[in-house]
Order: sequence, then C-alpha cells, then structure tokens
Amino acid sequence: MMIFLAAFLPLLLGSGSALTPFDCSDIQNSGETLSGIYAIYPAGDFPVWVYCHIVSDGTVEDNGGWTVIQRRVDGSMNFYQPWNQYKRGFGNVETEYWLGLENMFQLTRNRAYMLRVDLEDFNGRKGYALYSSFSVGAEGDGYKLQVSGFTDGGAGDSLTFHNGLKFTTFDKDQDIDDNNCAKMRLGGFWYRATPCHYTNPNGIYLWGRDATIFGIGNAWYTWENSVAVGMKTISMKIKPVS
Ligand SMILES: [Ca+2]
Repeated sequence: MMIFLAAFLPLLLGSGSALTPFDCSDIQNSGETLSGIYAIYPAGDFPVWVYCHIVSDGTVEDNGGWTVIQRRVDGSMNFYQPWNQYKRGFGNVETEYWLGLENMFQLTRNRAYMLRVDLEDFNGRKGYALYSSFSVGAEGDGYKLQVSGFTDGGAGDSLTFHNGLKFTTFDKDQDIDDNNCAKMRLGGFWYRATPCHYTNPNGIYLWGRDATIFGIGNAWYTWENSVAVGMKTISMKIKPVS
C-alpha cells in the first residue's frame, strides 16, 4: 500500500509541490536558500538531478530560482556525444553536464521560461546574455529551439541566430547545412548552416583562444567577434517568467 501511495503521490499533489518540485524555482519558493544539487520532477514521475542557482546576486536579472540546463567549467566532460545522450542528458551535475533535450521539452512545455547564459573567459572577464523567452519543442519536431527577447549583459547576442532550428548530433543531422554541423564543429547543438553557429557551447573545451581548427571551441561569437575564443565557463539556466 505504501508503494502504491508513493507511486501516485506526484499525481495526487500535482506538479510543482514541495515534495515533487517541477524546477528550481519551486525549490527556492519552498524556502531553500542555498545553491546546489537538487532533484526536480519535470515529467512528474521520476527525479532528475540538477544544479539549482538559488542565491541572488541582488540584481533584477538574477534573483535566484534558476535551473541549470547546461554547464562547462573545467573541460572534464566529453560533450561530443550521440543523440541518445543529448536526448536523455549526460555529465556530472557537480561540474559539467547537459540536462537533456527531453527534460528541457518537459519543462518548457508546461511553463513559460526565460534563459540566461553566463560566460567567463580565461582573462577573468564575465558577462551574460538574457532572453525573455526560451523553449524546446517535442522530439518529433527535432527538439526545435525557440528563443527571443535578448537583453545584453555584456556578452552580446550569439543565440538568436539559432532560433527556430532543430537539434543536431553527429549521428542525427537535422541542421540546414549540406553537411553535418555536429561533425564539423565537434559538438551537439541547434546548428544552422555554414559556418553552422554563432555559439557552440557544447563544442571542444579549448582552454582559451585557439584558431587551429575553425569553429570547434565552446565559443560565443559576440564575445570578441570570434568563434576561436573558448570560454573558461559557460552555463545556460532557465526560470519561469514571473
Ligand atoms: Ca545537414
């Protein structure tokens, strides 16, 4: 009987309850005050471990409640992964990870989200890009990206270029280039056509500027108007539009 009750508890309580938080905004609203690793329930029935950015830096743009969906910090994880990994998610929530396209779809189909991309280079310069609307479509539609409403936090806009595109990995080509952009740029992303991207956050961790092979690094073009500058840290995080 206990197992029966436990299995149906999320359904009885609905999404976003204190016991089955839908995302990190629910965790913050439940009274948590520390950033860290928490379980969320984007599909309602099973937990997904994620890093929650709870602490506020005091600005309007960053008052906490952020669910981190992508993060690079030290080059410890290989992001050249096949479709199933990008679909389900991979990596280490303590360091580098990808939350998974299906989780992103489940989150953004149920709530209206904004997106913040935080960047830091190897010279210690920091900046961010804020988007007032972010969603990922269903798998049957290629996990299509919808992003708009850019506000500049010093990083410039390298993501609107990718709006409306399907997700591509080396084993699933859904970009609009004749070739496979994931194979050419060594990542997985909502690639377009040559040069494939303005940002390649899931590309190779370059440890700084490196133009030896064009466009393979985890760069953000508008940072220095170059795709050769690999970021020291890059993270993408979302929270509901209030
Ligand atoms: Ca292609």
